[in-house]
Amino acid sequence: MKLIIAIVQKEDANRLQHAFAKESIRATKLATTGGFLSEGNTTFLIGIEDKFVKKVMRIIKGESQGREEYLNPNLAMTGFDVSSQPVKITVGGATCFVLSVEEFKQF
Ligand code: 2BA
Repeated sequence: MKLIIAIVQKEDANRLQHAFAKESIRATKLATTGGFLSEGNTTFLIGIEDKFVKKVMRIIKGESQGREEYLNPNLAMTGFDVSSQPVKITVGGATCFVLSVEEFKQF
């Protein structure tokens, strides 16, 4: 068994959640915050048999899209806006980690 941790943009989260439900893929949805932008994103925890990992990754890839954001570097690093040029960054699609699960139990 594997645990997939998938961090997606919140704009894609509901669509992804529905795609999981449609395929009977069990997932837990967490409201999270990116450490760099300090903006809300969504993290899914998906416990899944090894043979379905590729399918889950395909669904995540299909439902997540990258977006361009403009970041004020001073605001990000110091918390103060001392107006410098915004920097364009590309956020997401999805950031995924696949971990081996040592034990899975439900009581
Ligand atoms: P954030 O940490 O808010 O990062 C948002 C975007 O800012 C990143 O998009 C990337 O384009 C940029 N960025 C982040 N750290 C940077 C840095 N030190 N220097 C320059 N640019 C930087 P993504 O890479 O697509 O990441 C989207 C979100 O996924 C992240 O939001 C974070 O919540 C999560 N994430 C990404 N990599 C991770 C990792 N290695 N471990 C844990 N979470 C991660």
